[in-house]
Amino acid sequence: MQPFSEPVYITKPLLPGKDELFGLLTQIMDSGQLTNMGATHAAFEKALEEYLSVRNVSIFNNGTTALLVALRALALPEHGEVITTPFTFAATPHSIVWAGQTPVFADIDPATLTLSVEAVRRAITPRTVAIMPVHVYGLPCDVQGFEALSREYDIPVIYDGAHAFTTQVHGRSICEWGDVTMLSFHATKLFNSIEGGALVYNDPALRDKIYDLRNFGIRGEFSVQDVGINGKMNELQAAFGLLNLDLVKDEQERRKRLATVYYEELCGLEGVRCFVFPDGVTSSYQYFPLLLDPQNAATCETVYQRLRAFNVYARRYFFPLCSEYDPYRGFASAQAANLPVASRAAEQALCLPFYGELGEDAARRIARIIKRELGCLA
Ligand code: T4K
Repeated sequence: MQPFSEPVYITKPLLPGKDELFGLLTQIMDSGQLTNMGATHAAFEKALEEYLSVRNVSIFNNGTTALLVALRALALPEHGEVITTPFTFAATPHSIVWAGQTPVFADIDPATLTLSVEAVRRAITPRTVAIMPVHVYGLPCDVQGFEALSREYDIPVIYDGAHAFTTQVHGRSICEWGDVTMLSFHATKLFNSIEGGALVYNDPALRDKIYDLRNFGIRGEFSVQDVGINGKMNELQAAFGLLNLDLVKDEQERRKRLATVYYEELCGLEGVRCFVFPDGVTSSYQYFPLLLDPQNAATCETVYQRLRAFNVYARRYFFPLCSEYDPYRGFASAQAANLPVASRAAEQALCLPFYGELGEDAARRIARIIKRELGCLA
């Protein structure tokens, strides 16, 4: 087998047509309004509410700022603890620290690799002010379990839904669960506005608070009512997002076909676990993760390295765990003994290249490189 002639990365951003983009860009430039909630911003926010069938969307310049604002908008008691997963991107615990709270890591559920409701229950103390689960790879958390826990302890739930754009559970947007859900529209996401993100929430009373916090706390020309931040999405980002929205369904269809190839080639092989979405859950098709059991002939690291030798850049999301990063490793909750399932997942998880333009032949070639490394092909 020959290496790929060009590097194959985990993703390629979805891009709007140049003519459509230049048309919208011309309108924006002619209007002279480049940012600060212009017409394209308003149109994009409304389009997202319709697309996701949700009531309230506030867009941001990126998902991390959106998370930070979500934590502030809920007016949590100061200097509290927010329970979260270590099996996530750095932005999740970092946003908690930037909001003046302390992350407490709890273990994950082996079936979905998302925060375990029972582990969170054990970690709740009088200092707990919120829970921040993550829909990792777009696999939904136990939203009903967290809803019950949230009611029982009267603690808000803020979902990091960076990977869960369009995910539905029993026909309802995943964003309907919890107090607030963050979506990321970064270039590496299924749906992008170059950089960008959004908060989705059920309570319309949050809209003004979020609006203020996103814009320095400014209310009118002469009044600043809150310690806000600059979280505004500009008009060019909004234009990109607005146009890309028309392309998401087709991209998901193409990713679905790639997923079928990966499933056919790899699932059921000894030591390989694929994730199948439970009945009633629609996938976002954000990532295609595998778990590779080190008891098998090849570890995750050897497969990762073998793919690189073939010019294929799969990614080990999320290795190492956030709890192993310098700012967190000293935390009591960060110790490996507290996080056995997450520690195992970090050793075993590999995300394969997954974007429509990749094509089914390339996906089959990638699968065959893995199979050969696993000793399944001569
Ligand atoms: N919560 C979770 C669970 C998240 O996963 C993230 C972001 C956040 C919160 C925060 O949301 P944002 O504030 O970002 O909206 C990437 C992304 O930068 C990051 O957004 C994402 N998660 C994370 C999982 O992945 P890297 O360091 O892996 O990206 P990078 O630059 O290595 O890109 C990966 C590959 O994608 C490249 O090898 C090539 C391709 N690529 C990338 C970019 C940026 C392109 O083809 N074009 C591009 O423009 O972090």
